[in-house]
Amino acid sequence: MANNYADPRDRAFIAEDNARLRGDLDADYAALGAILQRRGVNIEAVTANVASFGVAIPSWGVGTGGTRFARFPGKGEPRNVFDKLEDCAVIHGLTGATPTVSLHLPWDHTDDMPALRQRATALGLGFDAVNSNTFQDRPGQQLSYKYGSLTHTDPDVRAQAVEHNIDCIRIGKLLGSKALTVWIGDGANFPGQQHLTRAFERYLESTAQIYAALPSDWRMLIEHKMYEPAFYTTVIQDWGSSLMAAQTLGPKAFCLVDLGHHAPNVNIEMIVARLVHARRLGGFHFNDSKYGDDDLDTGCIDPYRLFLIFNELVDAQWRQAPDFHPAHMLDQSHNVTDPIESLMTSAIELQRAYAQALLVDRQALADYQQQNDALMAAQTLKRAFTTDVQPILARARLQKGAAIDPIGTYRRSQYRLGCAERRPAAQSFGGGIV
Ligand code: RM4
Ligand code: MN
Ligand code: MN
Repeated sequence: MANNYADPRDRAFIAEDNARLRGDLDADYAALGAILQRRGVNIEAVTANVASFGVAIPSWGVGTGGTRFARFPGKGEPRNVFDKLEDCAVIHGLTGATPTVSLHLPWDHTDDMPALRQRATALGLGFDAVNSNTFQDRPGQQLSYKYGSLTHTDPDVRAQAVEHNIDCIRIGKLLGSKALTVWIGDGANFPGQQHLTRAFERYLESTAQIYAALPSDWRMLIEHKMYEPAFYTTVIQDWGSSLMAAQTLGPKAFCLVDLGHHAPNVNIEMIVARLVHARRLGGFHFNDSKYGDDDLDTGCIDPYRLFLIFNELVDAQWRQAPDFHPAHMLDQSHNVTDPIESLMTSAIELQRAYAQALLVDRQALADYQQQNDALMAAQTLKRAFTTDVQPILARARLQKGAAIDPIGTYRRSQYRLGCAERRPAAQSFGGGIV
């Protein structure tokens, strides 16, 4: 780190910044504690729950993204997976909310995976699910994925895609991952282009081979997406196809819900409830969207929807739903913001939704539902959602030695400027336009 820049992971630097804000926070926390006490809620219990919440950072999220039209690189972008880890450590150091990283292969390829694991451990990070990539061709690849991968009509292409996924498991084992996330771009742009049933059957056949290579303590997370890059239909289009696949494959296969992968206005919390019921909710890729996009910052458009999803999750926790241990991951692309700032904000938005969902008076809600009191049932949710839980989030961070004001502390450190000096612009960077 260049001398004139502070290291935002430095505990002493964070503590110094926290000292300025501590008095106000204590006052706000005490005031909120009194309000919650009147509602029969113990603020310390909520804070402890929030403090234990973690979400994985997508390695591809710390670089600047782009659109089909252009990518405008940011300053000091990470040049390789080791740089990405440094940025992830900054996010975790300041928020205390992102203890793991989710890698994307081959974007994050390095010849020395054990060294990568060592570096992560030194930075206090672990690895969440590994993501395979058969939606683009890599240089020198033998067969093309232009017309599909795991569902391709050519068995040799399918075999190549299966092999890549099995390789991802091998690499994930070196890193200490416990899950493989499979998202394919396979689908069709025209009616008639693809035999809808046969393509799905080929998917099941290919994924069965991947499934067979899973270690016993691993999970396979199947991600659906309504469209893009295929614009007429995708093979794993919706949670129905995803659930059928998971149930066909076996008990280690689960459904992953990427919030942005649905049509506008789809009731995602209902999907979550159904997957919890089916015992197949594997995890999330959190983000937000307005139209057909799938990569905006979590909670930036519709925080109430995010809250309603967390309401289902807390409810499932509360009634101890079986096989319920969803993985939390972010999946965003940052085109106009500093990715570190966006990812910190998003992790905090998740904690906010979680804290608000913890405030729901579940017994009162159950009673109103039983009595068909629609208005009061809705109000019960709204009351939790409209509570300003900011002091709880800040207090949870403070307890961990993280920052009361992560963005403010980050900006004061000038980390990005230091990166711009240390990381001259790279020629190519995996996962630029996502
Ligand atoms: C896809 C999907 C996958 C992600 C890629 C980059 O839309 O969300 O999870 O790995 O984008
Ligand atoms: Mn995703
Ligand atoms: Mn996506």
